[in-house]
Amino acid sequence: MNAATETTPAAVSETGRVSLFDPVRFGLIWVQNRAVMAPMTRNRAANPGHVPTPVMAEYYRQRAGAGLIVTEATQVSPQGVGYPDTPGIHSDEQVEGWRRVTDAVHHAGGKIVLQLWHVGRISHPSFQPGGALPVAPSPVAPRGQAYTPQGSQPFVTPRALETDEVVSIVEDFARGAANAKAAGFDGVEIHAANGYLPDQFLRDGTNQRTDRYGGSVENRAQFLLEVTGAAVDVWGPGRVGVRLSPSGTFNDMFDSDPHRTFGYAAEALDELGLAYLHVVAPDAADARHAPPGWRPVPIGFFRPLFRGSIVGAGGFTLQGAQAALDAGEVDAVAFGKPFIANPDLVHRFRRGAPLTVGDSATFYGGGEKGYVDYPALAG
Ligand code: 8OZ
Repeated sequence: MNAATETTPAAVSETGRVSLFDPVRFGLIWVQNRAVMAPMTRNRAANPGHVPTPVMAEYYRQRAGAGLIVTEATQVSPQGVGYPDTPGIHSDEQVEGWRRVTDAVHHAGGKIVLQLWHVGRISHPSFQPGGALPVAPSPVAPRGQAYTPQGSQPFVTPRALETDEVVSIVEDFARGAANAKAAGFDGVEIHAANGYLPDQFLRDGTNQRTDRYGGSVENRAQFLLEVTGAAVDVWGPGRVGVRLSPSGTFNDMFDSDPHRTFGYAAEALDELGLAYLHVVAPDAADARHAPPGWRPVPIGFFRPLFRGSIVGAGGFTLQGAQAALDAGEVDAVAFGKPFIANPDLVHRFRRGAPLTVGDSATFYGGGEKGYVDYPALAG
């Protein structure tokens, strides 16, 4: 598996402060520690049908030591697909596949929420039913390439959604939330980060609409609030979280006033009484791809605006996570890449054990290699 090792210092000792290893609750979801497994696309669903497989159940089961697992992004409709072999939550077969995953994680003592997804303009006609154009708030093409089964192809200019079509996509999210409940999840997370559909509505670089979903920040946040409201109608607010990436430039995203846009969104989400807000920190790649006028929004910006739990994400180390907890900026921290090659990541953190570095050649797609063959520490 071509895995090297690196060393982490001993786990942080408990001295009366909040530790990464302390339990916490996200709304009504009680979890055993504050290390969340971040949502990560791994492109291993079965096709045709975009169905979660038994190997995916094994992958998530191995990682049940996380306080909370957030699944890989999962499309709510065939229109929401933008990458090869990502799983869905719109068919009975998919619900059955996910049921195996939740049973495996729960049997191993873990908690797991499903991340609900629609990629909007980040799709490509080769993924769309009938080869149609991808849909988006406005006909603004992202710069860059789509990852299609035929290889990388330039993004196309998406078709702007009619107002009544927006309403039907909210219904797709509602169905996804209901299906997630039927599949036995502990809750759902709305993927409103990283330049996908809710983020495309939220930010003014991608939303030029003149109907009730565009213009003012209140209108731009409307789609996110309706989608989140649909999930809350199914689950109650205590089992719904939302992920935001206010500083993200991935997928060619930009907002002219991110503090105002995301500040408003966080306050409006707070009024719903959600379980948690999951915030991606600015990183070096965002800065590298930043257009003129880019202003990073730190995770701590959200603390005064949102009363539920805050989960920080984005390249955290154990030490960085504990520092963010100590500073009171977050209640929990999500780890992505470290969970790929260290299924027992929390145990390794506790022990101060070395971490395995994952092989990036097997991150996206493939079989069991680089997916379920990373061993846990012996003993
Ligand atoms: C990497 C590759 C494909 C999808 C995201 C769902 O950025 C993704 C994603 C990441 O949130």
